[in-house]
Amino acid sequence: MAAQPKTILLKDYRPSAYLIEEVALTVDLFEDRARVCSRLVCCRNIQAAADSPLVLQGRKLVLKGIVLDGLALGPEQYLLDDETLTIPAVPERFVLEIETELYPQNNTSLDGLYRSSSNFCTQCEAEGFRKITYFLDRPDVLARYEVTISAEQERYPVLLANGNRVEAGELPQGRHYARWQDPYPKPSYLFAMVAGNLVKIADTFVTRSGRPVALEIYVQSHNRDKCAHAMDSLKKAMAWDEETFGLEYDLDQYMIVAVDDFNMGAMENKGLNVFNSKYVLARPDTATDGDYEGIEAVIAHEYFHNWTGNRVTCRDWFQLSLKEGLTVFRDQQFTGDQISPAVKRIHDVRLLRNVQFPEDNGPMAHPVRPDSFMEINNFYTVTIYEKGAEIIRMLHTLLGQELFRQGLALYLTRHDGHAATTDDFVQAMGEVSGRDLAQFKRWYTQAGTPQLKVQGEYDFQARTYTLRLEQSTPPTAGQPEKEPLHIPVALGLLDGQGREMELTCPERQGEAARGLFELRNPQETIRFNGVGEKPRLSILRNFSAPLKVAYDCDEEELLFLFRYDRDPFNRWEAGQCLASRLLLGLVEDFRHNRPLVLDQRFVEACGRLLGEEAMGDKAFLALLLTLPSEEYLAEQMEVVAVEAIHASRLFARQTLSRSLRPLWEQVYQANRATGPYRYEPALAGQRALRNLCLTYLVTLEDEAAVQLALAQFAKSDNMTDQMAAFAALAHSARPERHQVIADFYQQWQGDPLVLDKWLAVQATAPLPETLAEVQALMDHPAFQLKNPNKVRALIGSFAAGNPLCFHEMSGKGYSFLAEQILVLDPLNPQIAARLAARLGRGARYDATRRTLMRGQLERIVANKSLSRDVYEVVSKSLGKV
Ligand code: B3K
Ligand code: ZN
Repeated sequence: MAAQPKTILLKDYRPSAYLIEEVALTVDLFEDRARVCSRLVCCRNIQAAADSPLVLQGRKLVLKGIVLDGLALGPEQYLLDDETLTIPAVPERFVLEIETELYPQNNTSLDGLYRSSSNFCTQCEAEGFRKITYFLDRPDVLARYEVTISAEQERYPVLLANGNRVEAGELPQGRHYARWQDPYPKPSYLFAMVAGNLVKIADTFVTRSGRPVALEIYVQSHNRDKCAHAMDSLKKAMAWDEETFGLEYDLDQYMIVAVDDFNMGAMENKGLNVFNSKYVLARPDTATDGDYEGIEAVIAHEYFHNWTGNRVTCRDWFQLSLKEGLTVFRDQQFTGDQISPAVKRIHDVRLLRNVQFPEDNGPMAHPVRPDSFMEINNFYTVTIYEKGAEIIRMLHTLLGQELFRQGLALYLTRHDGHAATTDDFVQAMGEVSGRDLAQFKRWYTQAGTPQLKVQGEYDFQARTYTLRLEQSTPPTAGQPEKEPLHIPVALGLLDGQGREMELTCPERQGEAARGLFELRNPQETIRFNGVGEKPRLSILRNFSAPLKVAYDCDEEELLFLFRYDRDPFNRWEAGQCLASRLLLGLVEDFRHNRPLVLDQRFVEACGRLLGEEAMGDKAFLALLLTLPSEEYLAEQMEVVAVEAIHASRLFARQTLSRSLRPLWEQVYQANRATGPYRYEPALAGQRALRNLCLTYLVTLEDEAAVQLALAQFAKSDNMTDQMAAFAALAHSARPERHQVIADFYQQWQGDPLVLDKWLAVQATAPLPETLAEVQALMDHPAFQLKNPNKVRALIGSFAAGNPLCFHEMSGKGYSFLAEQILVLDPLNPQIAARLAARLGRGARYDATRRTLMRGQLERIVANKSLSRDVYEVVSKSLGKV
């Protein structure tokens, strides 16, 4: 980093002085370089002054020539620096031709044009296009593209770009070319091209207006047999969006290319999605139920972007959640409809709490619509995505499905083919519903997780129940004071038999009828009349707002809700609340050397659930019986007690295992598969429950349980079951763990995605030798530092999924991570910066750990050539910005 990177501010946004109407791009690919010629038809924006210079962005390019309206420009006619190409004077309309050279084979950042498994591919969001050619690389400049790619025919038989293929042919010297046209104007971040030796899996989807769409998935030939589920998911997503939102696909062709080296999950380039192979490839013996669900969700997510993101895009990157929050919400609803809305909701809330809440409570906390950043790639966060989706969900809850659908339609029609803002989206929702959403918009601008304090009081004489609700949002960096939010609170009251009580509230009749109350003030009181007995309160049903509830009820009430609540989310929530309370009590006992005892009432409640196992949704039951994560428990402590949290949770799991042993065994046997593996929600639920039983049994690490797991490990016909047995054994201290680790590798050494699981399981083992094992694995042939999936599997899982070892008191875990960040930063700054965020949580820990983490941050920041990405994360973590 030459100088301290600049901070970009939302308030500095200005429309572009020039626009690009048409782009003709010629990309010639060679083994040692690529030549890019672009021909841009440009015009001055009507708002811009006649003497505005033309400033194009470009990074790491070798400029070979510029021609303006047919005349070559000499070096005195333009200005060039590391980031920009400026032409001080241009006419109102002009044609600009630029030739550049670049070196994709050296591009390890996986941003721009790069190579993966000897193919060429691109990643342009957010600012990768400027690494391909000089351009107005900003999302509010939309242009029509024609792209011609040429390459050696034998090495790269497949040449793809956005839109429709209009021409192809042979060239001298064994080369060939293909020309593509995309009829839809798009911002540069949606540009994509691929050249490679790939096989095509093809299918067709007929839209509801009767147009056939060619669906094509491109993979390396050895993966041909792993694409059926992805194709099936794509068709489901297309049908779902037509049915749910009336949205149809708009091109004749939809292509997906799977690549092994990819920084994120996938990318929604117009008509040509590029995917991390993790989110395409699946076969029963190599992918778990979780992988199948993930593939379905990511395929749907990228497909849904075609409307929410591509047809209507973002004005600037501060609006990122406009497309991401909305599209995540859409994919969540889709998955909920495929599996079960309650199970999906629980998965999403777990992610929000385990990852987003800590982010919102740390040095990188930012609003869903941030007002500043240094490096936009650092803002593809759980806050933009998941909290962003929660904001959309709240609008959906407030408006209801029908009005929400109308609002979305209005937003899409009004802004079709243009770039928009989050305000535009809320505006459309306000218009269709006639609601004033001005206060609601604070959800976009205030960072931090709000808290809702709840108190309930029953007056036996007056037969009234009075709720006192008090909201507050903690201060975050740059935002010391917070304003009250507009919060939808879904709630219900239950009688002693667990029946829903009628809500009578004369002052708020409409809200009572919906069971949905809208808070706008810091404090509100809601009084219910005609309440015949002391009710049990079920508050924030279905997690109707992304906040922390502080409701001081007793354990009996939680046990009651855990058993009877009609809202499945809150039933699960009551169990989690109760378990958290008990576990945090054990943490205190552990720290004071008091004997640990798990509340018998909770054990009995779990036993009852297991006894009724045959009756309910098994995936849901497995969630009811899973204790809150160490991460979530940590989040609830003032100062995180790393070892005590781990020990208490382990003790609780062992106690449940021991006390209910015959039940775990019985349910395990009763849920044996009756046929070959199929990915189907009911069967996946059955496997989840059965594997939960196995995991509980193995926590005791006795001979019988270990034999059960070894048998399952050896005999499973599918990765879900094999993986559950593998993880349970590899995380135990039993000597057999070494054998299964070796056997698993032996069996799967040819499959990189399965090896990611192998690495991640070892990195997350809560054992004293884990760090040494992880360090040894860095030199194993299964690991490659240049491949983000490997880095996430080994280093990422260790730092984010193994609190006991990562936060080990000596600080060895921290210094290992810092070392890797420094090695990775020059190779792939985006991945390095993600890892760096793990070192920024020191404030939540004791003085020793805080100092150790800070020491590692200082060690990193002392490096003079840091990327903008890592610099931003580390300097913010050190409180220097
Ligand atoms: N929009 C892409 C993410 C791009 C990442 C840029 N660093 C994937 C998605 O959200 O669909
Ligand atoms: Zn997205």
